[in-house]
Amino acid sequence: MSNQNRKSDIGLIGLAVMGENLVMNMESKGYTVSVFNRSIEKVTNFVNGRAKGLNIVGAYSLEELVGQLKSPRIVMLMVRAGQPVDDFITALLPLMDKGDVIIDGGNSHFPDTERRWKQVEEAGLYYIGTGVSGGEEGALLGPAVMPGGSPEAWPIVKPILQAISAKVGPNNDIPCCQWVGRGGAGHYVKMIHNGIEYGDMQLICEVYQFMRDGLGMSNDQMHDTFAHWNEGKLDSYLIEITRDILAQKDEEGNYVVDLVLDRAGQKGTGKWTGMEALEHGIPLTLIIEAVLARSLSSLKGERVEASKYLVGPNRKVADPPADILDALHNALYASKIVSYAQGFALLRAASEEYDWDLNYGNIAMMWRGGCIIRSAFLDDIKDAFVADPALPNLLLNKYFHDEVAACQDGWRTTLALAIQAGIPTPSMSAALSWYDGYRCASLPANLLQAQRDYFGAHTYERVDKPRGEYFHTNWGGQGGQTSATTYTV
Ligand code: NBP
Repeated sequence: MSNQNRKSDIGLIGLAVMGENLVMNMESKGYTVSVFNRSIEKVTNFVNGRAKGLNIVGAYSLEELVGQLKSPRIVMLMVRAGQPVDDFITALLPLMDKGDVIIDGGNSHFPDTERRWKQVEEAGLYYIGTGVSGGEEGALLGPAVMPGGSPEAWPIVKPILQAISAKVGPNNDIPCCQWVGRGGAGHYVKMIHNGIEYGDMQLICEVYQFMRDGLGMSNDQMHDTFAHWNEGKLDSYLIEITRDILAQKDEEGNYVVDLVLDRAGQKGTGKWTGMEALEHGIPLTLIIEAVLARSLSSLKGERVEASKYLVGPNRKVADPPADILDALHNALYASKIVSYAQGFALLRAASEEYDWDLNYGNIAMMWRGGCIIRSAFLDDIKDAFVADPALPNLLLNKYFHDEVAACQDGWRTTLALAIQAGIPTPSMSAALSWYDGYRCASLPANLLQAQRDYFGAHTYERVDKPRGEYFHTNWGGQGGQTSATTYTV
């Protein structure tokens, strides 16, 4: 059907990498799409280039864009997160009608989405803030889509968002796009996805440094090891691209990975995840270490200088055991389980705090395809939450505590060798410390409470008295007298 004869199903604003590919994806699923971009020449270039002959219609003003759409109108923003999103919402609201929908598909911070959701609903329209993950290829072929916002808008946007999303399952028909929750819930889940992505990447990098520096493995040997691992429990997109990166050579035959400067960038979603963990008091130790490992890497000049003065072992592992690669595999796998256990614990805390009623099994399945953290292992996470939706922590599920138990020797061997050799393993060490703390029925917090009571009279509970009864001791005073105060808690 000619695009002159019918109104468009959706309008998309923002013709950069993500926007263009999402438009192509939508069109390939039978939708007619109107497009707009701040720099108007990108509209011309797109409709006369890649989109030529397709059901994609250029708009040269917002008025024109809105006028091209079927009712209820759906306008999706794929622009840089921050002020541009607010600017477009402000400009669109007077042009759209009650019951129309604005979707923000960028990486917006969830409090911004909460604020915009209220603003748009107050104007009588609906708002969807959705995470979209998968990069350029995912946007074109099927990303993971994590929508939240106005529940009333879900039936309106569901067909198109599910149509463009990745599909998983034995029949390849389960969309990696399900309703997440009200307000900023969709962007929250995307934020946690990105935090987990930071953790997964850091763990792989720690294993890589162990292999490269500690064991002196060549890029080809590491490539073969990751290829092998990708056939088993670690089967995932990030292991797959690591395998490919290690084999990539430039025109002169140099391995490209050896030419890349060791200074990691970050755009903020990992930091937001860490801040949320601190806000809710959830020990998200692995991801926070992963964020800080990027910060440490960025101090390249200081590190080069420090390497001349700060002494320590030379990162060579002396006499590694014959099964060291199995140990590394198990260390990576066990740490990854801890990372997801921590990430889902944060999701649970947020769901309770913000009253979202998140479905953790659905979230695992949304991440199963299309996105950067997609992996076979998410099936096991889904199974754990289907078996017990109220599971407080993944490690309390039998499958996962058995898996970690089976990996434990290799995990500890790897970390002991890394510490002896001076190989940094911030995330993997954080994972094992968390694990040892979580399985410890008696932590040294008794001494900590005593210290707090000593200098600040903060009081403490006693093991031999009912919970909720608080005591203060005159520490160091005569006879160490104790007084009891009962509070209602
Ligand atoms: P960018 O994040 O680079 O944004 C480019 C778009 O934003 C262009 O359309 C640009 O218009 C527009 N824009 C900018 Br920049 N400043 C503007 C302003 N002040 N007013 C109006 N428009 C403005 O594009 P992207 O990489 O395609 O990402 C789009 C969104 O999706 C972002 O939120 C991003 O974080 C998120 N995301 C990206 C990826 C990825 O792999 N790239 C993956 C998942 C999510 P112009 O053409 O006139 O400059």
